[in-house]
Amino acid sequence: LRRIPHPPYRIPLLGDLLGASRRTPVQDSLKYAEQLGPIFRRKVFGREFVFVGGAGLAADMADETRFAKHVGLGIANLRPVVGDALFTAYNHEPNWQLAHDVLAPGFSREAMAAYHPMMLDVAERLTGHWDRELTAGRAVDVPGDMTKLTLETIARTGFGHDFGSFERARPHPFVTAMVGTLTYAQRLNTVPHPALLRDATRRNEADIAHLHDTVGELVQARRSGGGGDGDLLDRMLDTAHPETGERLSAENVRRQVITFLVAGHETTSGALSFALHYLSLDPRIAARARDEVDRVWGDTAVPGYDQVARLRYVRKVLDEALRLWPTAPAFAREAREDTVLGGEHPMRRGAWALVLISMLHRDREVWGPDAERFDPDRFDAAAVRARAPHTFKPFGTGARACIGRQFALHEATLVLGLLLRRYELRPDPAYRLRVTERLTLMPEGLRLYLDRRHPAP
Ligand code: MNH
Repeated sequence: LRRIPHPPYRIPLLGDLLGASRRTPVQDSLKYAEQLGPIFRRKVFGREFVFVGGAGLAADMADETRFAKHVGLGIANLRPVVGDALFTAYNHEPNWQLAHDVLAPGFSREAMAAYHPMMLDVAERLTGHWDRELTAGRAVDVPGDMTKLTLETIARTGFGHDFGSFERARPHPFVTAMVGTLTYAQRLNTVPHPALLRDATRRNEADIAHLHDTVGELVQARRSGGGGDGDLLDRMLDTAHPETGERLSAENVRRQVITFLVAGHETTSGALSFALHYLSLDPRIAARARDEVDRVWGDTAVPGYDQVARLRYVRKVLDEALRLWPTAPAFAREAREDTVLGGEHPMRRGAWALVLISMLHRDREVWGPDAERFDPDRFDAAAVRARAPHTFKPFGTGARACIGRQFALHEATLVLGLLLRRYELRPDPAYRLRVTERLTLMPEGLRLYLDRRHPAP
């Protein structure tokens, strides 16, 4: 550890927080990375972390024979809510493999094609809302509306539920409870002892109970009602493990449903928001993307499943947004056995480090001197082939990488296509990108003005 650089002026207790904000640990770490290089350690919230962002070291940590996902910090804090569901399971817990094998078909091409019409339904509620804002001459609240969209999408495709986000003035109580547990889990990182949060802890326990009760009732209703229309919950309830015939327990199903609701919306919402931000700033890129939508979709009123994957350039816009602002900004890796990271840094079995994805995605040795510039052509097939492996990791790595990747990409590409086809996006000239960090990254306060395209398709 001693050979790993750290910021100067280490003051006991205050750690490296001096001059850095608690609200933006990811962006502060990016600044440290400029000074300290591809690996460094830093005290955040009173604890010391090792950050890795150099492409060579990150690729070494992607070696599944020597490293595995580390469940710690924010992820471990979610265990009281979702226990051994997919995202929070320890590698050795049997329910991880069981759920992974049972749920994988829920993200197959065939399953995605079944979700496609449900995704379209939700997207139409968004454009309905945006049409009204446009008519009223109001700017749209991009992160707010994208969060409504992605939450409704995962609720609908996940378990046939409608939270009514676009129709309500205040969030649904289930959503309030969900946000409450996430906020609490994150606060646990910043306080020295949970006893300091006594009232919040009691509220958190009530929130967790509310989540489990609500989902439990929905599952019960589905079981007695004889099934839904092929959503994720149907698959969870109907699918037995292909080899062992084992099924998920009732408690585990509840944990998975809550996991998908949480994991399945904020990250995608952020990705869509950043993509819209960059599209609004660069009319040339927007025009290219819009031309592609017009060419591929023509005047079909409702794009089909296959027509989404054919939006190659729109997809590059999304990839490039996820490069600059990977909305799940870091993942943790631990050594399976004693090993030496990058041939230089000895690590004991169980020792772990955070891969800071935004830093990896801006490594100039990989992305060039203009790594900070938004340029979707970086994802041209030839450019991708020429790049070293493990240099683009918005969805994590290895066995514990994101199971919802295709889901998120399909949803986001579909929605960007629909929005580009329907509207011109005008930035608010006063807006400067400000990124907030909760568990995920989001362009704070992003508003856009809309113009209806003519002739309206
Ligand atoms: Mn997702 C794991 C990023 C969308 C469900 N997701 C991960 C990880 C990253 C990630 C990074 C790995 C975390 C770790 O190593 O600790 N996820 C994203 C991003 C988007 C996203 C950037 C959108 C963009 N994720 C989704 C969607 C769903 C989903 C949509 C569900 C429909 N993600 C998961 C689940 C896991 C996960 C479940 C845990 C998988 C496992 O450990 O087996």
